[in-house]
Amino acid sequence: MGLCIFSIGLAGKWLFSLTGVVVRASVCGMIEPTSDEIAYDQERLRQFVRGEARAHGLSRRSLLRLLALATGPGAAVAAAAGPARAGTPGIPTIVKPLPPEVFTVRGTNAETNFEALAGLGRAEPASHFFVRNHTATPRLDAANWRLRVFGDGLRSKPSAADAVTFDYHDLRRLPARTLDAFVECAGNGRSFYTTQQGQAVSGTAWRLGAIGQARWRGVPLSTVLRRAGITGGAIDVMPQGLDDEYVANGENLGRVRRPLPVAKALDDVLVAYEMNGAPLPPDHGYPVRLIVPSWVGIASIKWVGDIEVSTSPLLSPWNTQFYRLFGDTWPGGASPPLTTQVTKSAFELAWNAALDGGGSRRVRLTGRSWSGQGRVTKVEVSTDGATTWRRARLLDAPARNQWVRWEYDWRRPASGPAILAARATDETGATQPASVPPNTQGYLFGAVVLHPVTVT
Ligand SMILES: Nc1nc2c(c(=O)[nH]1)N[C@H]1C(S)=C(S)[C@@H](COP(=O)(O)O)O[C@H]1N2
Ligand SMILES: [Mo]
Repeated sequence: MGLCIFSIGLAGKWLFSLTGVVVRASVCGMIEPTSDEIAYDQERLRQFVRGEARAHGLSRRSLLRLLALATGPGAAVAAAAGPARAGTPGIPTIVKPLPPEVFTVRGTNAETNFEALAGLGRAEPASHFFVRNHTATPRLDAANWRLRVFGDGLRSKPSAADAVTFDYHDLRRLPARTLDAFVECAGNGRSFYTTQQGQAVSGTAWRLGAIGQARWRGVPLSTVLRRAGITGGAIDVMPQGLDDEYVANGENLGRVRRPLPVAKALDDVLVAYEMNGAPLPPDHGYPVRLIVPSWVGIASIKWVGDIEVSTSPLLSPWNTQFYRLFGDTWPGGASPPLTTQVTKSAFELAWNAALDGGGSRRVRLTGRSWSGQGRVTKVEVSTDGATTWRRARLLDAPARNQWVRWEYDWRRPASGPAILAARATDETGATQPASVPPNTQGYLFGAVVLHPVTVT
């Protein structure tokens, strides 16, 4: 039912697009999608309605529904889809240990507890890195693994059956690059739409721990695509995971996959096989995943098995019914597909942490801030519920695609409850606001988070 309603909302948006209204998510000031994705999206939608775009794997049912609706009057977005199907009880969906001090398990996913990052480096060990699985971590063998690249956007125009293939050793022999980058779920911070803004949203109720940063190593996707024979006519590149097909509300949406505009695919995307100097762990994409720096985590497809390169626009549920902003704030009811992550900050403290230090000279607070839109240049901290602010000290050099660690000395804290807050400013000048407009699936919560503590 939820998905049905999403489809209606989307069709409404498509109709709107056809009437020539330019859909810009930046109207709400929250995100700045790249012009590439906006342009491609408009083209995808026009071509889809003309029957030219290929939406293979969108279920027949939802396609028929979309097609029917695209010729009728647009309808408003109503409610949101339910959460992912939970893992089968007793069968772990995540392979690595999930000690409760480090992780909070949420369905098939594991959120990093921010207090567990205190004292750790800028790159976080895999033992602490959050996991977002639509189904379950597959156990793959690098020796049998192949990356198959196919599609009419390659010189030889191979079909999926006779794709250009790379094995693990082929990939390891190509010129490698190292990339320090965070991966963050678009839904990170989602629970605060409800707890701070009183809004109902669907999806995993993350606090701020659906982010992690590591040092990735692998081959630029541009190198792989050029070796595979990408042509100037290619416009969309769609990586697909080898994990199980994803079933939501009784509908099989197929394998996890999401198109990338070719401009991003050829820019800074990494086909990664190492995390922090070791082979990728199973939960983080072994043997090979994409890292799409600064974009919503869903773009960084894990366990990648094939990549389609297309001269016509590609669609998947992950750029149509998920990972757009749905709601009244957007013309036609939906934003373009999400690209860059917004600015956020988190204290390395438990929720309702007890801080030992009432009456002492100072309590040192630490945290991390990040932005997908540019380097974080300034962080401010409030110890009085976001009323007055003071500068925190940055412990890392601001860098693109990376978080910065910071510290703040809270002078003479009074005993009792207090509300902490941190807000970052990135190089675009954007500072975290006090609140953000809602969207039904609760993506991109970039507002200041009020963090309760008690000083004892
Ligand atoms: N194949 C596949 N890739 C995937 C996913 C998935 O479920 N399957 N989840 C995506 C989402 S929504 C996020 S936020 C990131 C999470 O990466 P991590 O689990 O390594 O932290 O992986 C992305 N890549
Ligand atoms: Mo995600």
